Amino acid sequence: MREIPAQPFAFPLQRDAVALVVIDMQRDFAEPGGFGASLGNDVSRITRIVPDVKRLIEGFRKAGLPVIHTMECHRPDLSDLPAAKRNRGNPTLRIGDEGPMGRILIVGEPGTAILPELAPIDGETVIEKPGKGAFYATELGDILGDRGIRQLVFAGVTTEVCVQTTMREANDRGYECLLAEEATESYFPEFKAATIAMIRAQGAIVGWTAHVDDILETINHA
Ligand code: TIU
Repeated sequence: MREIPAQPFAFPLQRDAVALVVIDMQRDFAEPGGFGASLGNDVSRITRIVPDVKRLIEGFRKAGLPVIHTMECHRPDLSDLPAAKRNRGNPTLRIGDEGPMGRILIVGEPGTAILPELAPIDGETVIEKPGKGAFYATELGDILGDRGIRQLVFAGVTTEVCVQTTMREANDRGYECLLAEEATESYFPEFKAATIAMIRAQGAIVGWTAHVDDILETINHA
């Protein structure tokens, strides 16, 4: 067994039971005119991590390890969108409204798509999720169980919302979770830093954090 250098201590990699989960690297969170911008956020922070997410994805592919992508999105009839989610806050565009990239966070719309540089390839699982966590109301748990996956490496956005929510869901379900620090981002740098700190506090209470270089080095030599 190889260990990935990580915080708060080395991550005991099980190469036959690990997958990469890339959370919500969608145009709606990364480009002007999308959902993230409609909430008042500076979305330019998100695009800056694309090269690190890309090399992590390519490293897993090269190592023959599974890559799973998630997308936060809703059905066109909004039947999976609770009123509490649609009406929350005061966005300039609500989920389901027509924006410059099509209807906000609706499956099949151009803005809802994963960024082209990070697009899934044939054979990779894509989970469409109506919530912030990727286990809620999706088939993710069954897919991981069928494939014998017990360890999850996380990348994507935003660190404190969909990434952290999914890590906490996974941690409670018995998965060992590792967050790739340079491959995740928030609209708020202080929230990213706080999330990394709280995940690995108290002896990895939610999981581990590690650098992309260390993850790639270990999976390619394990
Ligand atoms: N707003 C925000 O920070 N995030 C989300 O709404 N979704 C995800 O994190 N994917």
